[in-house]
Amino acid sequence: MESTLIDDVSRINFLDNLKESTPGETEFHQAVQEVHESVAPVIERHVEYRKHKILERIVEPERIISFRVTWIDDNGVPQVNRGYRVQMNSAIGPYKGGLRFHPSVNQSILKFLGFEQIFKNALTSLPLGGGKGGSNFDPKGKSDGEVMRFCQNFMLELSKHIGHRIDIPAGDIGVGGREIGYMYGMYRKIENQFSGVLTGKGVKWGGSLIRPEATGYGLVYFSQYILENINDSMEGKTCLVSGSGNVAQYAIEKIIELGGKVLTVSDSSGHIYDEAGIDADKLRFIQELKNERRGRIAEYAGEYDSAHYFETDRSLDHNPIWSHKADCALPCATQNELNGKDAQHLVDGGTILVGEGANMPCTPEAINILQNNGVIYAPGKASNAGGVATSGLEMAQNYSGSHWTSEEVDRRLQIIMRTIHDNCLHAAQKYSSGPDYMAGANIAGFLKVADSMIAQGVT
Ligand code: NDP
Ligand code: 2IT
Repeated sequence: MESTLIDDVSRINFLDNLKESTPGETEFHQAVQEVHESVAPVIERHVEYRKHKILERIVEPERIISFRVTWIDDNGVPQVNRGYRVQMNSAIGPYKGGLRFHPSVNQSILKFLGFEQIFKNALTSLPLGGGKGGSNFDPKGKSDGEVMRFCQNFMLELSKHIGHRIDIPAGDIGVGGREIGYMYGMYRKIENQFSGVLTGKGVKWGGSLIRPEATGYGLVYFSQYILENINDSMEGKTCLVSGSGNVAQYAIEKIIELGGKVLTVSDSSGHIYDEAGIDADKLRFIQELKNERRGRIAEYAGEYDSAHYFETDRSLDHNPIWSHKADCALPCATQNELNGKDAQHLVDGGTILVGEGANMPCTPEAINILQNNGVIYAPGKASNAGGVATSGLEMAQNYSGSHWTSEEVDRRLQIIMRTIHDNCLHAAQKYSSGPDYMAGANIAGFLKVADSMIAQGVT
């Protein structure tokens, strides 16, 4: 009894201390609090994690690099942005994680993403540490030349801190094949060697087949394994998907392939509801619109009669994309895009599964409402891990100088997603009650990293 009281006090102190020492980093606090709540039963049962102060150590980034990026715009005017790399934890492998280019990027967002990445990467079963980086640069509305000059100048500084055995960045919001290409070209020139320092490279120059598809495909494989576990499947399921970028596009492709029907797609300006469903032809339209012309999703409604467009209204206290009725909801845009009100709408509409393609798209209140109402909730650090796992497969091909077929990479991706699914269930059964994928993912990821940190001493 007494020890439980002491633990409760130290638990509250841990979060209070974190908030006091990292003021204003609200997204980071949110990510830590979730993991902390899940691993509390583990830490209570195993004194070694307390003795070695694993929690206190794991929330402190090993290193944060922040730097000025200057570049010249098309009018010849110098522009200034801030670049970052948060090297969060390297206990089980070199730092690994994406780069995000978006005006909202700040230290809190990159620390939350880097923190999530530690556990996600541990779940992949590959030797990958956790990191994240990016810039408040906004690629939207910039010419190719401006994006290239920004990427080159970003890499001029970042190159001092990364390496194919040190830290291997990749894409995230605002960083796709084009940006990886410009950054890789500059790295190769600076270092005068062809190493696999970035993943998400083009297949003609060291990239892996299936890496572009991997996050979206992996999310849908994971969702399919969850449904199989309750003797169900994707076949015939209606799905709400948010976003229209890399993750959303390939999630839609795989849902269609497995016989599901996708009703929605979105960007930051608004969302589409297509009552006839998004088929393969409509998906090709979205890909051409988003990846080639870099246009707005509103255009989709002008193209297809069955579609309605709803413009984003930032004065609303909920996100109307989640007010439509569907069996599954797959948020694939950004953090905190699905709140408590949205979760209640999904519950009321009979949704059975919420699978996160984005990182931390559901608020803590939303997760509570979903779980308390019997909706299966798949946390991003498990369900979107297929992207970074396939980055790990790209690294393996680069290290060995080999190139695997699509079938081979896809086969390995499916095995990894199946293993993550089973490991989450196993860890949840051991430490919490019932098939709680959030508790399972946090615990399984934590145990691997915590044990590795203990084995390697106080570093
Ligand atoms: P993209 O840049 O390709 O696409 C992002 C999509 O989300 C766009 O449709 C974008 O709309 C929308 N979006 C971004 N920010 C906001 C916002 N603040 N409000 C509303 N909509 C927004 O990124 P990805 O598809 O790569 O990433 C999507 C999510 O998946 C992110 O959370 C990312 O961290 C996560 N993720 C990505 C992985 C990857 O391999 N790429 C791997 C694992 C997770 P608009 O164009 O209008 O900005
Ligand atoms: O959030 C993520 O896992 C990613 N953006 C992919 C990271 C990677 O290194 O492939």
